[in-house]
Amino acid sequence: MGLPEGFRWGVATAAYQIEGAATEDGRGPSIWDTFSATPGRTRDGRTGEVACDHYHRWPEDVDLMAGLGIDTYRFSLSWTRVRPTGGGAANPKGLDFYDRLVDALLDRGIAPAATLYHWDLPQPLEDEGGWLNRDTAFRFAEFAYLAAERLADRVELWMTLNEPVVTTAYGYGFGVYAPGRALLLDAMPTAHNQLLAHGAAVTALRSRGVRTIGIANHYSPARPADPDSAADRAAAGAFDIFMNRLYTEPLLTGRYPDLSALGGEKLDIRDEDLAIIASPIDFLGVNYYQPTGVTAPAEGNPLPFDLAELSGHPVTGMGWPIVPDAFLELLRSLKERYGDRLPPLYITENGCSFPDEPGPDGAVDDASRIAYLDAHIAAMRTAVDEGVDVRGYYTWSLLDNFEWSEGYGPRFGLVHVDYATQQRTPKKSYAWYRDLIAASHG
Ligand code: IFM
Repeated sequence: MGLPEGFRWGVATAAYQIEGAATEDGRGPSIWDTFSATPGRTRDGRTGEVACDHYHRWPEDVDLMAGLGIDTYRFSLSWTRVRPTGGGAANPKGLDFYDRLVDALLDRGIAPAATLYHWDLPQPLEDEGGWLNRDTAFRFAEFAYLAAERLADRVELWMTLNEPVVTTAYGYGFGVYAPGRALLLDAMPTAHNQLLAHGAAVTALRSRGVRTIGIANHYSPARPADPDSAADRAAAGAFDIFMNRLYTEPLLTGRYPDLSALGGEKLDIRDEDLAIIASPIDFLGVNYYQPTGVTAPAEGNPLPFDLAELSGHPVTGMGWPIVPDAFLELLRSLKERYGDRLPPLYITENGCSFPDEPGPDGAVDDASRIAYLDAHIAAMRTAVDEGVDVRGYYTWSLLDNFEWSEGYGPRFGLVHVDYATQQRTPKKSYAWYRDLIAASHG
C-alpha cells in the first residue's frame, strides 16, 4: 500500500532546547531559566542560555533543513519571547523572530508546524501556581490568540501542548524537570488545567482562522515486569491510564478514564470543562521513544506502580530500550481504542540519543541512529498498511540540543553541534534521512 499521497517528512525542535538568547529582545524568564540556574538541577549545571544559538543562526539551520528536503519543520514558540510575563502586552520583537523564520521556511518550500507550549512556562505564572492554577489555562489561550494573530496566515499546522504528561510527572510529580515540584499525586490538577488550556487554545486558534490543530502527546506502551504476575499486570494497567490515556481520552471522548488509583478526586472539573477539552481537533500528535517496564508498587509508594528495567533489548545512549514493535503496538492500540473518534495521526517525535562525536576524518558515523530510525519508520509503515491513518513523521531532532535535566550530554540530532564553536556537522543519519525522503517523494 505505501504511505498516503502527500505524506510529510519533517524534523522537530523546541525553543528552549535550541534558541539561546535568553535575555535578548525582551524575552522574559521561563521556569526552565530559573530551574536550570538552580545549583544541582541539571547535569553540570548547564542551562539553555546559549543552547545552539539558533536565535542568531537560524538561517544556517534553515539551510540545513532545506538540504534534507523535508516537507515540514516542527518548532515551538517561546511563550516569554512573545509575551514576556505570561500575561500583558505582546512583545513585537519576539513575534518578529518567528515571523522571519516562518517566511524563510516557506521560501524553501518547508511547511511550518508550530507548537505553542514546549515546557517553558513564564516564571511569573509559575509564581502564581503555574499549572496548578486554573487561570494559567486562560493565559495560555491568550498567548495562542496572539501567536495566531501574527502567524496563522502562513502557519498551517498548530500544536497546543507538547507532552503534557511529562509536565505533570517530571515537572510537578517528581520534581526532576522545571518547575521542580515533587508533589506526587498532588500534581494531578496540572493534568486537568493543561487539558483545559489545550481546549481553550483550540477555540482561540479557530477564532483566528486556524484550520489544522492538534496536540503532541507522549506515549509509552506498558510492559508488566512479570507478565504472569497479576499485581504487575494491574500496575501496568494503572501506568497505561496515566501515561497513555489521561490526556487522550478526554480529548477524544470527553471523559476521563478511571482515575481512582491516581488521585482523580483532586481534579477541579467544572461544568463546561470537558466540552471545552473535547473541542474537535484535526490531528493527534504521537511522540514515541520507548516502552516502559512496570511493576507493582513497593510498600509505602503512594503511586499504583513502580518502574522496572526492561531487559532483553538493545538500548540507546540514555539506556532507553529500542523496541520498534512497541511503536507498532502503540499505533494499533490508538486505532483499536478510539476507532472513528481517532483523527489522523502525525508522528510528532521519534528519535534516539547516542554519544556521537566526529571521527578522525571529521565525519560523524551514527549507524545506531540510522538503525533506530529505519526500524521505527518500518513499524510506522506497517501500521499504515494495516489502516492506521498517519499523515507525517517528524524525527527528533534536527540538531543536538539541550536535553533538559541531562544538559548537553545526550545527542539526539541528525546534525552534530560543537557547543564551544557552534559548528554544525551533518551526521551520516542526515544523509540517510535525506535519501529516504528523496526516495519517498519519488
Ligand atoms: O528532548 C525531548 C523533547 O523535548 C520532548 N520529547 C522527548 C525528547 C527526548 O527526551
